[in-house]
Amino acid sequence: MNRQAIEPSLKKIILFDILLPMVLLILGIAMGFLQILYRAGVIHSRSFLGIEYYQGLTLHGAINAVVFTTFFAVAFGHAIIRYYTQKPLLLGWAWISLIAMTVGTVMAAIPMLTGKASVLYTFYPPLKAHPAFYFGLVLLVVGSWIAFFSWIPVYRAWKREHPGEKTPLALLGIFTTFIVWFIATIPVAVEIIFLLIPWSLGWTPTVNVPLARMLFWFFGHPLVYFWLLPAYVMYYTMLPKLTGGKLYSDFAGRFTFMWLIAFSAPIGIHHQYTEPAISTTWKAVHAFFTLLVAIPSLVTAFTLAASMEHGAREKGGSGLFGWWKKLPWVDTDRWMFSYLFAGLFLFIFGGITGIVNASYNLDNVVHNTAWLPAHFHQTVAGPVFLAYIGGSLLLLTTLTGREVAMKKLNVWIPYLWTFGVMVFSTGLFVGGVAGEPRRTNLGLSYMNPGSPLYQPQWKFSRLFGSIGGTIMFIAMLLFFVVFFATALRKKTREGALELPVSEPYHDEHVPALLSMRPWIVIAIVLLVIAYTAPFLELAKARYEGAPPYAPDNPIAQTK
Ligand code: HAS
Repeated sequence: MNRQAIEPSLKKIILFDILLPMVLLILGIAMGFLQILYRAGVIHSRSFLGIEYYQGLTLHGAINAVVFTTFFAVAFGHAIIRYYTQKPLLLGWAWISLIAMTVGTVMAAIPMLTGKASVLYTFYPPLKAHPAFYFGLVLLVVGSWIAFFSWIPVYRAWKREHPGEKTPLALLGIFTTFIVWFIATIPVAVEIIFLLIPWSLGWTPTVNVPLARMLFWFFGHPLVYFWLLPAYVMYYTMLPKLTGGKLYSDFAGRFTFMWLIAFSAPIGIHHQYTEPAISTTWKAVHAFFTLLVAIPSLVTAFTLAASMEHGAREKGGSGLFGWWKKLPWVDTDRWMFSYLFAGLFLFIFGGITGIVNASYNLDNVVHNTAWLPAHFHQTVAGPVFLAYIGGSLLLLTTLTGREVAMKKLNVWIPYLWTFGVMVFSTGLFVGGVAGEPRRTNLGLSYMNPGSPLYQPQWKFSRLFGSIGGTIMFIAMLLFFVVFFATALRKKTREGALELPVSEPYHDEHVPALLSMRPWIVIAIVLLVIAYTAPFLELAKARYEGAPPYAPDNPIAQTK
């Protein structure tokens, strides 16, 4: 497909959707580095530079995993819908979406920055945040819904004009992303609107903690696939083209997207294997569904490997392993390859450890330990993060007509980041198995020689964690230099929209994968099966409601 001129207004919206979270990401990344210092035992206090430990951890998780991802998914969605339908978007709604998301982010950021919402990105009660934090989250989500709903009429019009044609894979992937997001955000909206906002406003004295947690994880697991899906869109539709070849199987891509619609959500209880309010039977059902949700990622692994092999052989690669040499590892013109490939490499380990977590009894060993951040830095900070920062740079260059600055440096950044994540995660995996807790200010306790809780045997894992984390921090500093230098340099041509598009090698015709509707129905049926009994169990359980707490005080707040 060609370079397409797009409406200046849409260009502004997409660029704002990318630049705002990129600026916030500087703070999010700095807060990650602060975590390293606390956990390595370099800082032995509750706060540093006026930022309290849990406040910094909340900013790190909320900016990197919630704000950056949601803004990017919407920006990328606008670009994909515009590019593949070649139809103008509903710009009024796109502006409303942008304004709602921006206002929501600012509303949530103020209490986080002033220490009134140190509740981490999971905002579990009984930790209580200022009401503005919850209202801000609602606006951020509603803004993303508005963008999604505004794409539906554009897609319908495209369908009418292209009767009998397959929906382009990228379009299907973006709709899958937002269907998963819409399903996921309904339970968390119920949690925030009916439980957390009235409680934080003081209208209800206590909150039902197990119910809030179940509603959160009803949202929290599909959330990770909402993060992953835009990266999968890039893998399936851009990576094969970047290697010089074709997507090995169109069927594999469609199957992956549809399967993720069906199985992303009925699995949230795998985050709650230790939850006393839920019976073993339903935990086992969620464990079973979780293993089913790994299938499309395994399919993706083989399909992408075959696609890369095809591309490399087209470029003259030969032999059983010799073709690897023909991949564009450090090709400055096809720099996006390095972002996508490095993420795939990390995902091999993120995927394997995910399957460990999913295995009900193994999870008891690693739950709430440092193992978990190791797992999610190889998933959300692996394929997702690398695809998103690479995707942001790609949209920036194409829409503004600027060349990437410092091309040679740029192409190495993902490998440096990946090396950092591997070292960091190795430390955290080892520490996790040895019982090192997550979400804990180790500098104050276990890594403080002056504390009776001191655990010198965790020094190895801390050393690896700190070295790896520092490498990640340096990689991101370099990325910011490249990104903002690109944004500030002179343009070399008129800005337009141009994306790498892969043709299919096998273009299979599978009627079951042509429409999203049956898969949405399957998703709803599975959700009813997976959640009806657990909610009834919670309704029957008699737990006392909890008053609000702050992270720095074991005594409940009285007002
Ligand atoms: Fe997870 C916890 C299970 C995938 C993110 N996960 C988390 C948390 C996060 C997260 C953020 O069952 C922590 C939440 C919190 O704060 O408490 N996860 C899984 C499983 C998968 C999985 C089974 N997770 C993800 C993805 C995430 C993510 C994706 C973000 C985007 N996870 C769990 C469980 C927990 C959990 C439990 C709770 C544990 C607890 O105790 O709290 C699967 O979907 C993974 C399937 C993936 C694969 C890998 C396929 C490999 C590919 C790469 C191929 C490479 C190629 C290159 C071709 C099977 C596609 C070749 C190159 C060469 C050099 C050879």
